[in-house]
Amino acid sequence: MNRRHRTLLRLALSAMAAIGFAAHACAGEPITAGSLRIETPWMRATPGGAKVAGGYVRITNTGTQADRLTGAAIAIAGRGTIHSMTMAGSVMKMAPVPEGLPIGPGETIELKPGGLHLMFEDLNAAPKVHEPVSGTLTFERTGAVPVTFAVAPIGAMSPDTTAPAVQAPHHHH
Ligand SMILES: [Cu+2]
Repeated sequence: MNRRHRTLLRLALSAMAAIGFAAHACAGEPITAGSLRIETPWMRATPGGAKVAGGYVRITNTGTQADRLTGAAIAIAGRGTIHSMTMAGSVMKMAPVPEGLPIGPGETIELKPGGLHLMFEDLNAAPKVHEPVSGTLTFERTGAVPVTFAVAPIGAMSPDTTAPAVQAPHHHH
């Protein structure tokens, strides 16, 4: 690494440190709760009047004891459950996973479009792009963990990553 790169790196690090406090209010920073690392909770904006929305997140168990994701909740939904998604012939089928998702020591589970996901039902407000939604994830061992779901555009297949990594966090109030 040459001097110019070191200087750039130092600038980047100090910029990140400067926004560190504010960044806590935003989605995007991994959350550590007990032995769990929770990354990128996100959901998609929904068309007007939609009653359901999917939620996605990646969770790693960095500890030595098994845990289990058992549920989820957001303020704007009547309930949140865990769903699987499988193909039945050419038809996508969703089904509840009432036993939850085990996360063994060292394991990572990934909830994403087209696969396992959180299903938020009875929406009483529509999630809107760039208006993060606060909620909780519930684990058998770790308990309830507050998280903030970033909201990507309708139909997005991944969280909105168009925002530059090092920049004052966007806030729309
Ligand atoms: Cu579902």
